[in-house]
Amino acid sequence: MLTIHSEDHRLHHGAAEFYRGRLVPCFEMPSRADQVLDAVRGAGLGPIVAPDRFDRSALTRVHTEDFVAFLETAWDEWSALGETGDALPYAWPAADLRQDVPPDHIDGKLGFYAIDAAVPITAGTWAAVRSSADCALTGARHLTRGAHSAFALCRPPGHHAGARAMGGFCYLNNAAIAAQYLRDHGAARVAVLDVDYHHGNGTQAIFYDRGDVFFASLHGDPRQEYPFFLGHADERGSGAGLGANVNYPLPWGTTGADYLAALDCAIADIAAFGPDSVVISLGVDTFAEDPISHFKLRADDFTAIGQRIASLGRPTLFVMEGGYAVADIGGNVTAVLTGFSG
Ligand code: SP5
Ligand code: ZN
Repeated sequence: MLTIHSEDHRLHHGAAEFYRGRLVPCFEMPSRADQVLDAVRGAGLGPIVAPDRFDRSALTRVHTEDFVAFLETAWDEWSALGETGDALPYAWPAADLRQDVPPDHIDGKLGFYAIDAAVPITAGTWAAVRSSADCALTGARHLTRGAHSAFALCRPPGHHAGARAMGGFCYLNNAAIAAQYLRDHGAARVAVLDVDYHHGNGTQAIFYDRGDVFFASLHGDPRQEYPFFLGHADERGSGAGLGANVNYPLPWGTTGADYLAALDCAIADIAAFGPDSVVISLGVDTFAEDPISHFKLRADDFTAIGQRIASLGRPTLFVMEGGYAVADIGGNVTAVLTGFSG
């Protein structure tokens, strides 16, 4: 299996995120990608290549023009204030406030385009974010050229990012951008399966009213887990997309056996949809030792996840999402990938 990786991920290293009333060191850090890369090499998974550079128009197929422009210029606008630390929002257009008038000031823009304060913008963030999307796009291109699988080692991750919103360590939605690329290059139907511990709210929202891209997610129940405000079982899609969205919210403490039973249901949903290709939002923060999560999966369970995905028999792009147990992230990711490859 081909792995796509860029050293540019290192240009994004946020200092802190807001959590329970204070700034805490970012869980999403460069060593995560380093560990995964080492494990890919160690497992002899296959060649590792740098991404191709894709046109900006591949990004605006799923994100709004104003949002991409915001990401491109946010650091310059922030540093023009004389600030030298990371940019973070402090005010949001939540209930009863207007969302139809984009603010001019960067302080307003940061909240307007964010769902939380876990998305620091640094001097190198845009370059890293753009490279991360390029990794996903390069993987998608590899599938359109006939490959059966690819692994986009994306960092930063993407599945919490919506059409015009960043959040949860995510800026551009790499999996959604790749799925759209596959649609634009020959695949009539694409399924996105999200196995990250957190609900892929951004991906769901991007494709919610579409029948051509199926979205299935297994995740911590939003009644008790981030992102809290999306990911319930009654979200089935709307309009042409009705029936093309399926959520499996699971309680804290979910074991490998319970997780794999739910995964079997999601796999059956996807098989019934009949996709031409499959995109996996591959988070391994379902791991028992993950520092920010509450599922109980073990290494063997990750192998089983890969085997079940392989049972779909479709060309498959794996896109790296979360996983914060840095010492174990590499082994858990390669367990999924080698489980898939057999
Ligand atoms: C891509 C991805 O996995 N994003 C996850 C975003 C989760 N953000 C909120 C988590 C806050 C966790 N802080 C926990 C500190 C525990 N000591
Ligand atoms: Zn996650």
